[in-house]
Amino acid sequence: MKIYFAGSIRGGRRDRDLYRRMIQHLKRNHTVLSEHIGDMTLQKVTTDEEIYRQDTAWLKECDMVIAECTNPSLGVGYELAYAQTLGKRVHIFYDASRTGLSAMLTGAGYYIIHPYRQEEEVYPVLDDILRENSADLRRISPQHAPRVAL
Ligand code: 6K6
Repeated sequence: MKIYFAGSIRGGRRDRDLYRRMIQHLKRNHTVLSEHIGDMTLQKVTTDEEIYRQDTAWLKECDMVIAECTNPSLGVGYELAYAQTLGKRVHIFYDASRTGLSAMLTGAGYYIIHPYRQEEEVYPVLDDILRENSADLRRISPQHAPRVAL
């Protein structure tokens, strides 16, 4: 499965190690298109226009978006709304002991929201999400459709 991971960059980098750990966990069995969110040394594009073009292309390509939203970020908010217009499944994580989530996200009734209080709670939830979405993809992918003799 191709996952787009969203996390704050210019909004503030205090949670970058958390992003990196979440991305490493996802990468054990899946592709993370936006791996650089946890490690900016992996970033290859140079201009803001190129960043926008690449990130919106990846949002179109991905099977699912996972966003860590504890640190507010205008760019992440934009990506979440963009993913909604594309009809992508979007999971939002945030540490409820450190922040509240914008009413524009909780009130939209679109996003699947996972408040947590300890980082350890995040990984089993990620595993559940990945298991469910992989099963969904297998159900709808033609290569996995049952062969019917005509
Ligand atoms: C290199 C040097 C400075 O910045 C860079 C590269 N910047 C970015 N590269 C890739 N994606 C970015 C970059 N800046 C923002 N984004 C996208 O917006 C990411 O996918 C994040 O999920 C989100 C972060 O937005 P801000 O507003 O916190 O920067």
